[in-house]
Formats: sequence, structure tokens, C-alpha cells
Amino acid sequence: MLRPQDTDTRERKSLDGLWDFRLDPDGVGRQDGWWRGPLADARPMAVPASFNDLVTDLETHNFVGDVWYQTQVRVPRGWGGQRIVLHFESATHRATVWVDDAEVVSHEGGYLPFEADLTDRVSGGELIRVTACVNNSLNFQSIPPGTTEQTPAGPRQIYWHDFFNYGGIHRSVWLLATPTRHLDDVTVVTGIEGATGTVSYAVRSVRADGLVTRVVLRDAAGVEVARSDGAEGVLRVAGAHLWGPGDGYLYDLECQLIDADTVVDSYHQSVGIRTVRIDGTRLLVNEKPVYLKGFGMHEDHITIGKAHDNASMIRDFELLEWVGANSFRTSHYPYSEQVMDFADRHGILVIDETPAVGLNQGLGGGIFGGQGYVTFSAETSNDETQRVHAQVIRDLIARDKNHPCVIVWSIANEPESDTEGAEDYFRPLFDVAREADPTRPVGFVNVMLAPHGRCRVSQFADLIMLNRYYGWYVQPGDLTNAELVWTTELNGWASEGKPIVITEYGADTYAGLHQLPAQPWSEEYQLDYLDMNHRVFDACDAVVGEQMWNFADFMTVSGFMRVGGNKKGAFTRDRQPKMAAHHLRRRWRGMDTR
Ligand code: GCB
Repeated sequence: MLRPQDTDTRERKSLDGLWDFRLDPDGVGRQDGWWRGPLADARPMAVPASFNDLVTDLETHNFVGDVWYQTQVRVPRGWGGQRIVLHFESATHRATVWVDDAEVVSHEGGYLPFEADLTDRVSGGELIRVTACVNNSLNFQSIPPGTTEQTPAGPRQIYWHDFFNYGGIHRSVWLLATPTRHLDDVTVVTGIEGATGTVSYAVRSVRADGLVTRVVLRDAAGVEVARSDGAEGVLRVAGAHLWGPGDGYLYDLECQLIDADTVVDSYHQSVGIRTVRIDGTRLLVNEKPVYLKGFGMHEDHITIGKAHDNASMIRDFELLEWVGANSFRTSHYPYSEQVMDFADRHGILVIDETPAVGLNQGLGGGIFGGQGYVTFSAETSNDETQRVHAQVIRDLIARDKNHPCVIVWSIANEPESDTEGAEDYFRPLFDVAREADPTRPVGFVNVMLAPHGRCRVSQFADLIMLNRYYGWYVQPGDLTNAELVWTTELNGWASEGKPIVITEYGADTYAGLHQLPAQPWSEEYQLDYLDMNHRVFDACDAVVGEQMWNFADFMTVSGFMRVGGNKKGAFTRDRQPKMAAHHLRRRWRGMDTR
């Protein structure tokens, strides 16, 4: 699937704006055919946005189930004879879409794109009705998992991840026209041979018999540096300007389908020439060791929830730059493609994560309720869950494979990993990731409950990624003991001979709460906690990165564990610095990346 683009041969029209919207608490919309006409009793809803925080009533805020969106759009008059596609960048967690009376697509998974080919259903100039039934419920076969428990007041959704289960159409919706003979996919893999950059490419097309595939590579100034005919090949760029941390230099690869002298289809793929590789305990980008400084983040903003918004994105990247970060993890799901583009353009290194979070009853059961389940069993996360998980790994890699910013795939966050069931579940998933992308390291994020010596899944990973909360969830307020046990555990991991990234370490901190001596929840404690962790990391050569949890405070389910959400941010939810952000800035900006 290629992204909607305006090119010489392609045109797109945004469907973002106000749509009609309605909850379906009784789940009758599908039976009653709500797509067959104008949505009755609808209220306006912004697209893109999570629906949950735009309203004032608890029912809508907490709603789990089917919600209906509807809009009308006129297919541009000039699009007759073209291939016409309806493209959703995401709908959380699943959606079925109708155009007028016909169902056109169903998609499972809340953070990746899907589309429907409307060519045979619509024509240029026609006004069409688009209806989407979006469902945000979670079950043991969804990624992420959840379940519904019966309570005296009715069914209640529980899930085992620590961020609010926002729902809705979270990213842009497009109508797109392409030629019927069209480009369908492009894959680039880059390499370095001395001062020469190599760009291996493979282009897939549809109805392209007799057509020539041509690729033209241009530098950032638009000057052509290489070209080739054929659906696959290798381009060579003498004196290539490499993509690297802090230097988001991008080439443009124009892919064309040519009929005699006519360009039938054209699509632009940005290309950053770089390599990524693990060598012993080092993580190498362009054969140079890198040290990751940054955060686990969230797509989470006041009012719009998990929606993508360019203004918020720019603020977040400005803060990353200000604080001296060079990396982040897309905890705990694939982020918007605009975010990935921005990271490309700014030379930010990204650990790209699937939505597989909460596959851990030992951890989640205790914190989030829903006790007494077994993580991997025929009744809970099972073969079907594994199939869905494998598919989301493939889909994520298909979407993000060409982003130079992506240096590591994370196939899960904090799953159970100390049991035979976990080992059996995960072994094939690493193969799935490596088959889909043999070029990047693959890992998963290990949880404290499976410390060194007990984890049975890290053997499959190329690098070790650890979330650790010594001094917070264990030894709270006792940083002296925390430092000792943390050092001991980390030394254990270092003996594995793989690079280690600390993907989470953090302490909830209520902005403005000051205490001397420092106590948990105060800004002072967050600083002491960071200092303790940094001493532990600095003493361990195998540590190649620190990503503090979290970039900013974020929304979670309500409960006694959380005060208006998770408060481990270096920045507040409205993106202002806590003392910790200034502290990290001093460390990171002063750091010679080892
Ligand atoms: C974790 C999770 C993250 C939570 C964090 C916390 O280990 O990976 O999603 O938000 O801990 O603050 O408890």
C-alpha cells in the first residue's frame, strides 16, 4: 500500500473535518443498517480526534463498543477513468466502512492504515456517503488485549496497559485518485561502500505489463544523482550525504511507470542513506556507535486524545531538540506517519513498536484489576492472538520499512517472558519480523518481573531493552538500595554480550510539588531518581541508550494508582518542563554520545 500523495499522476482530497457521529450502546447499528441513510440523532465530531475527551459526559468519555461516523464527499469531477481509493490512516481499534449502501472494507488494528478500492463503485463528480463503524473494545484476540467483565452495573472493559483506551478516527482520511495502471509498493534498502551510498530498490506495480519501471534519485536540492530502469536494482551515489543522528538528510526517489514516453504513474519515496547494525554490545549507525538519549513517548494530548495534530507534533519535536534528545520509542503502538516523516527529517532515531502491550497478566492483573487470568492459554492469549500479532508485525514493517529513522523493531512491550508459554508464543514472532525485514535489529521490551536469569524470550532478541523502576515500584523512596539491586541486575544482562537500551525508567512527579528531603512524587525526588539511574547506566559499558519514561504526563484509566493520569513526564501534559527536563537537558546536551 502506498501513501496518498499529490504527484504528476496522483491526486488526493482530504476528508478531515466535522463528521456526523453517534454512539451505539445497544449495538444495533449493524442489524439496523445505519449506513443505509443519513445517521439519525447524530452529533458533530472532529476527524481526526479521539471522541472521548471532546465531550463532558462520562458515558461518552468511557464508551466502549461501536461508534458511527458519517460524512458526504464529492468525488472530484476530473477523476473519471481513474482508480479511486478511500484511505484511512488509522481507526482505533477496528473499523468497517461503507460507501453509500455497500460495505467496502473491514480492518482490525487501531494504529495502522487501511484502504478500499472504490473504482467500480463511484464516478467523478458523484456525491457519496461514507459511513464508518469504529469499535474500540479489546478482547483476548486483539492486539492490545483486554476483556469484558460482567459487573452489577453491566459489562466493564478491562485492559492491561497503562494508557487510556482512546477510540475514534485518529488520523486523516483521504480520497485518492491514481491511474488504473499504477505503482503499488516500493521498498528501499540503503548501504555504504566507502564514500558511495547504495540504494537497493524494489518496485511493485499493478496492470503494468509492457510498461517500464523507472526510478530517479534526486538530492535535497533536486539534482538528479542516479537513475535506473527496471522493477528492481541498485543505485549508486558517489560522495553520498549520509542520513544520521541529528542530520536528517533525505534524497527523493521518484518511481515512475512509463509507457513509451509518457509517465503513466509517479510516486515519491524519501530515502535516507544509512546503515544500522549491532556489533557485540554496540549499536552502530553508519558504522559509528550511537548512544540513544530520549524518551518513551505517547500520542496523547489534551482534548484530542490520541489524534495526530501537526501543531502538537511540532511542539513535541521542539522539546526533544531543546532537551537534547536524539531518539524515542513509539511506546506502545505505531505512531502517525507524519511523526515518522518528521523524525526522518530531523535525524531522530526511533525504536518502532507494535501495539502488543499488556500481554502480561502477572503485571497487569495486579495494577489494572482483572485478576486470575493466565497470560498464554487456549482461553486467553492463544494461537489466534499470535496470528493477529504476527499480522500487525508484518503490517507495521510494511508501513515503516522505508523510514531511515527506524533503527529497531520492538515487537512487544513488557509481555510475560519467563514462562514456556511465552517462549513458544514469541519464538515464531521474531522470525516473522526478520523475514519481513532482514536489515534491522529486532527486540522486545522486557519487564521487571522477568529479570536477568529468568527471561526466556530475550534469547531471541538482537538487543536487550529493559523497563526498570528500581526506586519507584520497588524500593520506593530508597534510592540507596535501589542502586545496589539495579547495578547487580544490569551487570547480569551485560554478561549476555548484547547491547542494552534502558527503554523505561521513571518516577511519578506532581509538577510543582517540592520536598526537602526529597520524597516520592516531588520534583526533587524525580531528579535524585534520574541521577541514581544515570550512575548505574554510566557504569555499564553495554548500555547504549537511555529513554526516560515518559516524555510527558499522559492520560490513563482512573484509579488510585494514577492522579489525573500517569505523571512520570519530564514535561507536563501541556508540554511545559518539570525540573527533570532541565536536568536531562544539562546531561544530554553535555554528553559526548559515546
Ligand atoms: C511500564 C509500562 C508503561 C507504564 C509505566 C508506568 O512499565 O511499560 O506503559 O506507563 O510502566 O508508569 O507504570
